[in-house]
This record gives sequence, C-alpha cells and structure tokens, in this order.
Amino acid sequence: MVQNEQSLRIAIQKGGRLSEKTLNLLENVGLEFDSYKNRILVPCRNYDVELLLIRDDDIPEYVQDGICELGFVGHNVTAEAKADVTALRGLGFGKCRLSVAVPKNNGIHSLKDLDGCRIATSYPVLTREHFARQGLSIKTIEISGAVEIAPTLNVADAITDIVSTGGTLKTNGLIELETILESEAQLICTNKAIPAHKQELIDKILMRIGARQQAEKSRYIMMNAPADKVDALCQIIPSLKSPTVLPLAENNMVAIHSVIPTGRFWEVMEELKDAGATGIVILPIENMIV
Ligand code: PRT
Ligand code: ZN
Repeated sequence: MVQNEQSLRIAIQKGGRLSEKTLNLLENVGLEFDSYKNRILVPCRNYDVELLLIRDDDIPEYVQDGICELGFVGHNVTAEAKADVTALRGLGFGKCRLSVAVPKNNGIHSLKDLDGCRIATSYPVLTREHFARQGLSIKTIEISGAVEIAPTLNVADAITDIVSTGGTLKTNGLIELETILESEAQLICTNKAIPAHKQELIDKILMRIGARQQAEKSRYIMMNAPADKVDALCQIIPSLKSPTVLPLAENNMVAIHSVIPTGRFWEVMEELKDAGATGIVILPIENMIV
C-alpha cells in the first residue's frame, strides 16, 4: 500500500503495558503491519494507515493537535493531560485506577487527614483537582517513577499512583485510601476536522472493534436434547428464547444452537446438563455484528 500525506495516522504506545494488546487488536480488526522494530512510523500493508509509535504520555497531545487522528492510550493519561479529544471506545484492557495511598498504621484514615500534607505523584493535575474538590489544600511533589517509595524516604506523607493488583502498595507498606479515577485503555479521536476518506476508515475500524468486543462477550453453544426438554432448557438462559432447534435422526431428539454470555458459561453449561442436555459444545466467536 502506498502511504501518503493522506494516511490515517494512529498513535500507539511504543513499548509498554498497552503495546502488545493494542497491536493484537489492530491485527484482529484486519490491519496488517510489517516489522515494528526500531521504527517510529510503521506503514500498514493493506490500508492507507500508518502507526506512530511513541511514549504514551505524548499520545493525547498528538491526537489533540491532529498530528494523529486516532490514539490508543489509557484514560488516566488523557485525563491528566486534559486533552481536547473524544474517547470513542473503552477497550477493556489496561484496567487500573488512580488512588490515594498512605503508609499503614500512621493514623491517616480519611482524605481530610491529609490537609496541608505533601503528596508524591506522577498525576499532579488529577491529584490537585481531587483534593481541591473536597476543599483540601496539599503540596504535590512530582515524581516520574517509583512514587511508592516517597513516604519511606520522607519525601512525601502520602502518594497518588496507578494501582492494578495492589501488590506494589502492599510491598511498600501502603494502603489505599480512596480512588480518584478508574481507567482502561481507550481509543481516542481528534476533534480537529477529519477528511471524509479518513473518517470512512475510522468508522470501519470502529465497527470492527465493536464486532470483536461483542464476540468476546459471547459464546456459541450447541447441544442435543430430547424434544420435550426444549422449553425447560429455554428457561435457563434468556438468549435461548429463540434458539435454532434442528431435528436429529434419533427419535424425538433435537440439536439446539444459540449464543450465551461469556461470563456465565460454566454455570449455564452445568444447568443445561442437569436439565437434560447432552453433547454440550461451547465455541468462541471470532466476530459478531448484531
Ligand atoms: O514509556 P511510556 O511512558 O510509554 O510508558 P509508562 O511507563 O508511562 O506506562 P506503562 O507502560 O507502565 O503503562 C501504560 C498504561 O497501562 C498506563 O498509563 C495505565 O493506563 C495502564 N496500566 C494498567 C498501568 C498498570 N495497569 C499498572 N499497574 N500502568 C502502570 N501500572 C504500574 C503502577 O504505576 C505501579 O507502579 O504498576 C504498579 C502497580 O501495579 P500493581 O499491580 O502492583 O497494583
Ligand atoms: Zn508514560
């Protein structure tokens, strides 16, 4: 594919927690790329698209300024940057939260106890906003990495940091006091004018991501059952209300096909078995347009 000035440009994180999942998602929606090694701009083989691989902190601004039309980045980064962009879709990965954490057993039980204190953070804007909303004044100490060590070093009285499992806080003797922001990776779009041919591509990518996400939420289920058990089986899951029911050669037996929610599939499978279903098969769905 010949790239030109008119290529739709997508910013993604160069090397970090979101990189692999973002690249997988782009490939899953049909965009093919050559080697990413040591490259900043990577052309797409089959669409007029190019990837810009940069640090995640730079993504909101590049998208805001229209240098890239789209970006894949954590909501936490866009929110801290106060970027003027539109979040098109949450992507369901990179889930985390920005939290206030304090050394345990030091008598701090609520945010009010931190009035006038020093807070170490890589998120000064969101942190100041959060405390100010509650009428509290703090001094932010901006640190770009290993924020969790700041209280031990007596650089700060508390921190705000990204938390996922909570393991890092625990290791450093800190406990979470309050969540400032819930986050996940998002697809963001520029608010600058977008030419029609690029908008068409954006719509196509968005539709395909939607189909992928819908598919991930669902499983295809097939089972056999005596014909007189169909009603009972249909009670178990709502989506079985209008299943495909096919007669089998064996007397009074039918095959039932339907779609069920991914989250409950173990329970559903067990309940269907107890209600008389046999030969239950559950398959992942590649893509789904409803
Ligand atoms: O180099 P570049 O600037 O691009 O990357 P980065 O180092 O700034 O970011 P990176 O790759 O660490 O994270 C990218 C994005 O992943 C973040 O902006 C979040 O949106 C998301 N994310 C999800 C996380 C985490 N989970 C996470 N656990 N980002 C960081 N962490 C760190 C956190 O800072 C803390 O040090 O992991 C530690 C806490 O993890 P737990 O599991 O111990 O709680
Ligand atoms: Zn970063």
